[in-house]
Amino acid sequence: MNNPAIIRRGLVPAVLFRAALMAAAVSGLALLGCGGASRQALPAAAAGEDAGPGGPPADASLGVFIPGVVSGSAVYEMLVQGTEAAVKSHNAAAGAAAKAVIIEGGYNQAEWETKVTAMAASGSYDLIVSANPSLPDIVSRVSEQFPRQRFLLLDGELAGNPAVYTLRYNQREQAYMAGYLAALETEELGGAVRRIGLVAAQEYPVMNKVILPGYLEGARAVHPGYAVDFRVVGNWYDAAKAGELTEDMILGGVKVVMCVAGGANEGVVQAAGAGGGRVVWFDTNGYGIRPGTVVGSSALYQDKAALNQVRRYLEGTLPFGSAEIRGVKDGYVDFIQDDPRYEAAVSPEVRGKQAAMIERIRSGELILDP
Ligand code: RBF
Repeated sequence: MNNPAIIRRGLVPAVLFRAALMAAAVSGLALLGCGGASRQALPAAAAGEDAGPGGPPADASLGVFIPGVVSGSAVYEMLVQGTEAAVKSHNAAAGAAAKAVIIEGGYNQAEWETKVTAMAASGSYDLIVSANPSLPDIVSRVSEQFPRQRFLLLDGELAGNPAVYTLRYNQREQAYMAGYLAALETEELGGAVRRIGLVAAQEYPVMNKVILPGYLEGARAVHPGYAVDFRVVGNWYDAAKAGELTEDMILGGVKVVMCVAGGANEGVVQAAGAGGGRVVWFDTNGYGIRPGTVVGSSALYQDKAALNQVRRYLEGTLPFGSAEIRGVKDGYVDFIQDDPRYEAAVSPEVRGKQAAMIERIRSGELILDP
């Protein structure tokens, strides 16, 4: 991308999404409890039978693959919560005995494909659930080897594979709302430069093509002179590095920084707080992390998506083969306004402008196609 309004510094090569290894090393999996372990008998999906009109078996076994580590990443915490809630409520309502096993893939992305392949090869799971924009490519390849294995993928898109259902969010809306608030706050704080910050863990297609441009677009709706100072940490856990990048931006005149860096986000909040900067949180409600420093929360509701889609699977109604998109109007993306810490941190004038913009999205007057 060669947009002059996006200042890129300290970039590291994007980590390869494609895993090099295809050997199915079952031993590499970290099993984290929650329900029974693997079953010996192949479930219907892996054994080559269709789930049938009656849906999955009453004792359906779900394997939840976490592309990273659960702790510290709201998107994964929500995935686990929503899946577990769906299993629990389905079991209670239907007298069923479905179970979910959480498997952390870890931060080495080159190992993910091997690990997902191992899950499919084990024949232990009627459904493999995951959430990440890089999973559709991995799953396409695994699915060629194990065509009967079913997958439910959130935060990613793949249409037309009869074994795979995907749901992604309108992250242009999510990023636009964040950028709008970041610019309003910069104006409010009397920023000497019309520049807002973005600390990302790594570059990936959704970041480069949707989140970063959406964030800039939102800011430019406040004033067309805005630019984004874009910095890349290089991984999803190094809070110290994220803090250094934030400090450097603040020294350069940036007042408001958004962070999309998983466990490294902590460093952004810390450095912004120390340097008098402000933070716009992404994916979940972050106001409580450092009240007064976190001035915005542009959320997506992956817990709700996991709850609803796993429930559909357990009820036998998940439309495999389709790729769905959910945004503000559907209640899956929102900017959180009804939090007293937002009201305390942001002036009534800025909140009023932010609310008016959000209302224009909700009413359909402002259309931000993903
Ligand atoms: N988001 C996290 O919060 N934690 C992670 O560990 C994480 N790892 C990712 C790895 C890859 C390869 C990609 C493409 C995205 C990752 N994300 C992670 C980002 C996540 O999918 C989502 O884009 C952001 O949370 C913004 O909604």
